Amino acid sequence: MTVRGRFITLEGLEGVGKTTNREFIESTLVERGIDVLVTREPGGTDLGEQLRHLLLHATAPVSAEAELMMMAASRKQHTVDVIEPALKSGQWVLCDRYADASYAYQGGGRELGIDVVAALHDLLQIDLQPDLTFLLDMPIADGLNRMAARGKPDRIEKEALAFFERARAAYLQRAHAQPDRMKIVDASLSIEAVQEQVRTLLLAFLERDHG
Ligand code: Z5A
Repeated sequence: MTVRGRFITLEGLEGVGKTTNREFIESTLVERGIDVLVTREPGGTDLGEQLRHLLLHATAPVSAEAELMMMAASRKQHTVDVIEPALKSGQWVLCDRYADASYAYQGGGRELGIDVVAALHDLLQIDLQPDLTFLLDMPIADGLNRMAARGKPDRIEKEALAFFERARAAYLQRAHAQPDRMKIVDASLSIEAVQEQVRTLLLAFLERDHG
């Protein structure tokens, strides 16, 4: 019988180093002979990538509710077409953001509230839970400074500091409520020090997982 793969996600605000650590986690898993599919949200399917473009670059106004529904549409397609089949086939999936991001950004940042985000996910039957989530956390200004060096901000990156403060608070609240799954990483340190924390948490997960 094929053993179901594991689902690992990366979360955090802009510039905290998700992409940098995604590559590190992928190579750590591959070194251990684990077949891993790397993907992202919004995105991960043709429809999801089209929605991503709209979400990040729409010039027309986007209401908080419309934004949440587009994130959820991308997530449903991605979960059904890509993530679930991979996990069922025994492949591991490493995803740059998943449902926690909607709780943080739309629930917290946009102030829709956790109950609205949860209700929509229930309605759409998006009930997949990551086995392990890395929440890369650091002061907002530092992350935004890292991103500033990268050029023009997208639609969401143009938001005020208070929006990111609310999103960060919602992320941290979620991590404190689900400490077994969601591990907080101090992302303000050097790349090497951040990777050391990620490595320690990942190896502890692998040890637990393989008994
Ligand atoms: N969003 C949402 O609202 N609701 C949802 O449900 C979902 C998403 C799923 C797209 O996300 C947007 O969608 C995002 C949330 C929203 N909006 N915003 N704003 P994204 O994941 O594509 O974009 P992002 O958050 O802006 O991520 P990013 O641009 O890819 O940043 P990152 O991956 O976290 O960082 P990085 O590229 O790895 O690193 C940034 C720079 O810092 C780079 O130059 C690195 O070399 C450097 N770096 C990384 N680590 C370090 C350390 N430790 N020290 C020094 N420098 C470092």
